[in-house]
Amino acid sequence: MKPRTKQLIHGVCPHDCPDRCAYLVEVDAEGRAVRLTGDPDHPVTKGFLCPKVASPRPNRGYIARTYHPERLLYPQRRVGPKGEGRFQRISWAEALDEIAQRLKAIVRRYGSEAVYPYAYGGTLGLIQGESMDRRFFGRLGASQAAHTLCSSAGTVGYAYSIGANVGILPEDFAHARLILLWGTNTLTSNVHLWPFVQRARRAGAEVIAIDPVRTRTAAAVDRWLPIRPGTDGALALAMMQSIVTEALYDEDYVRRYTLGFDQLVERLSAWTPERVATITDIPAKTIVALARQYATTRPAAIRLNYGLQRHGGGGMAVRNIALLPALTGAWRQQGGGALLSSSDLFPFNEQALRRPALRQTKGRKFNMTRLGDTLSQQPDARRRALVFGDPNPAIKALFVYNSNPATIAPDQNSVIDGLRREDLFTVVLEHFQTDTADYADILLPATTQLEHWDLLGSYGHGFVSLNQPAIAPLGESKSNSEIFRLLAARMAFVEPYFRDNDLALIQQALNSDNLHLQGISLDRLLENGYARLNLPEPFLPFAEGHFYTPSGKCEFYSAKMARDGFDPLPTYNPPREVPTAITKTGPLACITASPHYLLNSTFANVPHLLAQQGEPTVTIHPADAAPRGIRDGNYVWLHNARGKVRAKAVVAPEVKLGVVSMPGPWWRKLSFDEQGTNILIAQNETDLGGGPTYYDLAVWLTPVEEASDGHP
Ligand SMILES: Nc1nc2c(c(=O)[nH]1)N[C@H]1C(S)=C(S)[C@@H](COP(=O)(O)OP(=O)(O)OC[C@H]3O[C@@H](n4cnc5c(=O)[nH]c(N)nc54)[C@H](O)[C@@H]3O)O[C@H]1N2
Ligand SMILES: Nc1nc2c(c(=O)[nH]1)N[C@H]1C(S)=C(S)[C@@H](COP(=O)(O)OP(=O)(O)OC[C@H]3O[C@@H](n4cnc5c(=O)[nH]c(N)nc54)[C@H](O)[C@@H]3O)O[C@H]1N2
Ligand code: SF4
Ligand SMILES: [Mo]
Repeated sequence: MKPRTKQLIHGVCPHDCPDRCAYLVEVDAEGRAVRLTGDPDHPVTKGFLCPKVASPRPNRGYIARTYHPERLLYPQRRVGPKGEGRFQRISWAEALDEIAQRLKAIVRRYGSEAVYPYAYGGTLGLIQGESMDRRFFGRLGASQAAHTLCSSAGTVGYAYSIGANVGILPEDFAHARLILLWGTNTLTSNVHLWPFVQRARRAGAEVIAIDPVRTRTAAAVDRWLPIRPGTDGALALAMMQSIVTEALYDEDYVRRYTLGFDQLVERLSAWTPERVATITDIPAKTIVALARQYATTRPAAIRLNYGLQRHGGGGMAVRNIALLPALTGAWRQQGGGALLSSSDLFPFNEQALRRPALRQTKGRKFNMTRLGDTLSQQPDARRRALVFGDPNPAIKALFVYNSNPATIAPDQNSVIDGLRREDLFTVVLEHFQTDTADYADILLPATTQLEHWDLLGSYGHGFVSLNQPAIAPLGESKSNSEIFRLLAARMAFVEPYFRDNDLALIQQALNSDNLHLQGISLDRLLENGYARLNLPEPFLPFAEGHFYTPSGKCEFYSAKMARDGFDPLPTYNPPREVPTAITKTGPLACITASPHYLLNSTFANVPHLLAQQGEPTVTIHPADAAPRGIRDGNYVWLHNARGKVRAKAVVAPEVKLGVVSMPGPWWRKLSFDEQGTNILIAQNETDLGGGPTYYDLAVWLTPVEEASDGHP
């Protein structure tokens, strides 16, 4: 190897996180990454990274994860029974030949739709997440996946009101004088918004967290407003009712830039604060005061996020909240408006990247939320999982990459039943032997962000970022794009697109006529690592209307919703399982949100982060704990009809009465009894968007020593 001196390489965090931090990787003379720190010049990263990724030293964060002694370094073939996790090293040639041979046989016998790719948020990179892989499965004619796992309820709900995933930028929160952090745990899952929130506070802003859990964010802001889970849609309706009744709306904005105000007013008459108080557990007086404060404080910003939409009525809840800034004209001022996601600001050339034209037929699509049903042998179960197409044939080949469904998908037991099927050929591309990898027939080693090229947008700010490889791939690992390139060759796919290298793919993605991307070239990104989209400064997306809806207005009344078979006006869709009453020993609502030191199930095997996260806990209110005989530090069962999991009780008034909180997905094999949280969660869809209902569940809690196997 050529001798090298110390180098600093520009990179970007690939994780499923709105912050999309720009970082600098220090590589030593031996070609090893030794430090990874936030880019001090990036206006949102501001030189710091979260504790999961920050690597001030080699044994921390993303560097510790990359050089983890358990990194997968060569292809392997399963030798023991599925799930046992015993594998034998094979060569890349053997692995690719075997995959191609099995795929060809399956396609010949059952048709190409018997093949199903399951990929999600391991990396949000366009190259490693939606380029060569999409071309490969499109050309093959495989079943498609509806990417519902996280945000689809909110995305669809927001779109009916606003038209697209566009909102105010994080920098502008500094100008707000009232900030509602609504269903979001900023300090855990969007920490780079925090400096702007703090700037606003120093200038006199009040910050209110609306959350059933007193998260570290709710504890750090001015006011915590506990709400019954899954009822935010009703709260927004009552706020609108109050604002209209007290004539606090912006008449001029409403007249010019909204649609359906009269119908809205009629609809709102039923949603009085008194009625909504019984639904949300927030006193009517508090609702009225909040509505007044929201309508009369300028600028007022809402950071709504995905926590509140993981409920039966989550889509409508987001739709309703998204209407508030139009009612009060908050969009007019810098620092006023709302942010759910900024992802639609990025007009990457997806057609060029994915080549959808390679697909010969419409085929079929399954909802990723229902992986258990998708992998079922029963056509009726598969039918439940279908978005469109035919339930036959059954899935015979499963490709998993950028995801760990055995841990993160709802109804874990049914997922495991599917993965265990002897007649299912499973290929997993991974960094580690995850819970899912244990069920692979062929396990392939993938590169990390330190080892491959990528291009990324963001769903929490307005910067495009380029990731340059900082180090050579470890062992025999290969990037996802390279693996699909090699597989395409093995399958004799001769189209020239299958030979595009990663830099060509990046150029194709950037090749867009859209103004937002003008002047943002690969060369420019190579220089600096990131570039701000061409957006006006300040960016006031809807100060003068120009919504992305069919009417170009903010739609209180949505004709499109009516056509899609939904109520065209804002309404309240209740949660599916959250109990409506608080009882002494009955079921409790359970929230399984983002853990602070893990990112979904990623980092679960990094010892120092797992140690900081601690063992699986469940936080329960003292008044709920006492009648159930649960004391602080006890082990308890959380159980329902789907199964039971164990956790250590934290008895504290850090949750609303009637609610328990358990940090989200943990590796099964690192959980008590190897039973993960998602055993408790049903394969239910949200009202809009077909999303999962991760936080909409009822559980019974019993001290471990007294538990019986069934639920009461
Ligand atoms: N540290 C860390 N960061 C992460 C992640 C992680 O796992 N760990 N995950 C990443 C991913 S993939 C995503 S999508 C984002 C998610 O980040 P967010 O969008 O912020 O969502 P969550 O953390 O799921 O939930 C946010 C808050 O919503 C609350 N909540 C739950 N139900 C309700 C409700 O009905 N109403 C209201 N008002 N609040 C409710 C929860 O208690 C939680 O505090 O974070 C990303 N960042
Ligand atoms: N109970 C409960 N369940 C949840 C959630 C919750 O809050 N509570 N959160 C939900 C949410 S918001 C989301 S987004 C989903 C996330 O679910 P997933 O998208 O499955 O995310 P992770 O669990 O982080 O797993 C990602 C996997 O991708 C791998 N990976 C990363 N980069 C690469 C790469 O370049 N190549 C390959 N081949 N692999 C790579 C990582 O090693 C990791 O094992 O989970 C959902 N599940
Ligand atoms: S996970 Fe989020 S906060 Fe942490 S470094 Fe990555 S983008 Fe930044
Ligand atoms: Mo997510």
